[in-house]
Amino acid sequence: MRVKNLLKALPIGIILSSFCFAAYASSELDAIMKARGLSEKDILAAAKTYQPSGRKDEYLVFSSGGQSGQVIVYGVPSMRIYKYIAVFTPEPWQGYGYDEESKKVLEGGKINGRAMTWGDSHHPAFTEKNGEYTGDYLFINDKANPRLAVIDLKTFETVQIVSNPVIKSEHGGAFVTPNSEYVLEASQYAAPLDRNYHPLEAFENAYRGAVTLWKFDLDKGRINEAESLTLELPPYNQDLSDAGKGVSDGWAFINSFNTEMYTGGIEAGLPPNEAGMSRNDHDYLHVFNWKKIAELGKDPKNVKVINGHRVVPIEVAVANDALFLIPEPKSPHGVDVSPDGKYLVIGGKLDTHASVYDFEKIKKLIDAKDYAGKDTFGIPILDMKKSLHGQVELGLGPLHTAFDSKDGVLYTSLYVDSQVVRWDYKKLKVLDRINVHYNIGHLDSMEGKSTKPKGDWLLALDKLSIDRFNPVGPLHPQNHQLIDISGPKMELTYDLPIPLGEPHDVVSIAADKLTPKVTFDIGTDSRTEKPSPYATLAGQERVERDGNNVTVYATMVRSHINPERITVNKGDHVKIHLSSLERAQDETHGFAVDSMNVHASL
Ligand code: K7E
Repeated sequence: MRVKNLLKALPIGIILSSFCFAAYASSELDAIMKARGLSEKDILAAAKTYQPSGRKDEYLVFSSGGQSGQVIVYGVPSMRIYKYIAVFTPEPWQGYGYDEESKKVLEGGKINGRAMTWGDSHHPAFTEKNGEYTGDYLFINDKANPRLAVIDLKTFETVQIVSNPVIKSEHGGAFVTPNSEYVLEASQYAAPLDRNYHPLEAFENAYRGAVTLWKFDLDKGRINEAESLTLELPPYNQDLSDAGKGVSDGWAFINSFNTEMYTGGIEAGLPPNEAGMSRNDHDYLHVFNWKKIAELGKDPKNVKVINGHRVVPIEVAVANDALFLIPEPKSPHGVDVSPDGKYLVIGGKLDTHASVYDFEKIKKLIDAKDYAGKDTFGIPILDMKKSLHGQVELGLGPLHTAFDSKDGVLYTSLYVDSQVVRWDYKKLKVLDRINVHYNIGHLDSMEGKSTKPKGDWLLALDKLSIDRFNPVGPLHPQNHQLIDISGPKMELTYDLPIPLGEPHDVVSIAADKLTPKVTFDIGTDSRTEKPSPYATLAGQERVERDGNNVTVYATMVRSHINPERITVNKGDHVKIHLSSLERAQDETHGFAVDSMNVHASL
């Protein structure tokens, strides 16, 4: 509407006040823009991301916290940080690792009986229904010490950690099958599955890769360890994975980067690891049928039991047409399945191309038993050309991919070029590119790895920030950059410094899919999510003595603890059970005993 028409349409009072406001606002805005050196583009970016006080975000993002072992939660588009969820590492604000209930969760992550107080939290993943995110639970893997955690999104608390019984390191987790049947966790560096010593000279015979299918019980919200199993893989150093969906449901895919089975040895005059591991032009994309593996695993004839855990050997998988290999450009990185499940997009890392494989072509080759050969372990190899839809030259260091809501459109990160490329994987052409700061690893569009990506925002997870923020010492924050992808050109709108760990990957979800609790139910153990056997109600407070063991059943409302005085003798062993009777929102309190390393959050 032109200004003249607007004037005619409005009563005089409104015209005057809105005009005064507009004149005042634009002159003040101009002055601020001038004083702060802001462009119109900056103002637009601010207007797109700013949330006035009390306004909520459209999406919540769950970021791995890298070596902090935690998960970071922030909002899009505001990029405000909301929470750190303690997962693999004790965290006093949440009382995590300081009360008996959370200590039990951390104990699930013990390895060979050893307590682990850190993790490299790596790839978060939501529970899914028909490949869409449901917002019930979040999984995250520990890359350094192969473990998997379950976070209940009703409470944003870690409720379970399981420790992998056969692999020694992992990268290809956590990837969820489309109806949350299993959470996949693939090993990274090949190692003996029996965890005994075998010399490196026996690498080909005694070292193995593997992928564990952790069975998730959606009703209980817990992983069922007894029903979980592992598929043995060759010692090719498996990398990232993804589960099929739609037409590829039932299948899963894993990259690898050392089909040379090279084990280094500069001391003996051999080439360094990196060179030895990238001698071949190709590595192998592993294609396996997880549904069939799970079926096979039910028959004891088909499994080897290692460390009390069922492992389906390579030869059993091969004999049942459940495992195949396809050459892929050497040392690839991410493999990402398209929303319809028809295409697999593989980042070249050492190749300037991304490769797009067509699942229907792969399936045809499998059904026709049209093999190009077999590897050392007898696994059928499918022809690369016959499996490919095509390749696109993107730039240096293509790593990861996330999808747009528009058919065929996706985004790939270029680590070396520090760019995000928007391209069409069906028509195989580049559409747009944008520079990021700096050295991007993962990226994510909103719900970008589900069957229904949203296509409005994209996050670039940059590993370096260099000069973007105020200097805070040699250890810089990472930089998560928010990119508006709703228009024909990608626009950078926000830089969020992440001051915790090396956040590797994020998953994002529409905020209205989450229905977190406002308070805990009184008497609940928040980690088991069942009534606590020690729950104490008002009037039941007591101190029980049994010899020199003193057990206190106390209640707490705000900072008032009942009983107020607890008298014990020197040398008594005192156990305090505290029940918070608080019913109001946002009224948590700490509890501490000085000099005893005792602390809780109620
Ligand atoms: Cu690409 Cu470990 Cu997911 Cu890092 S990973 S970039």
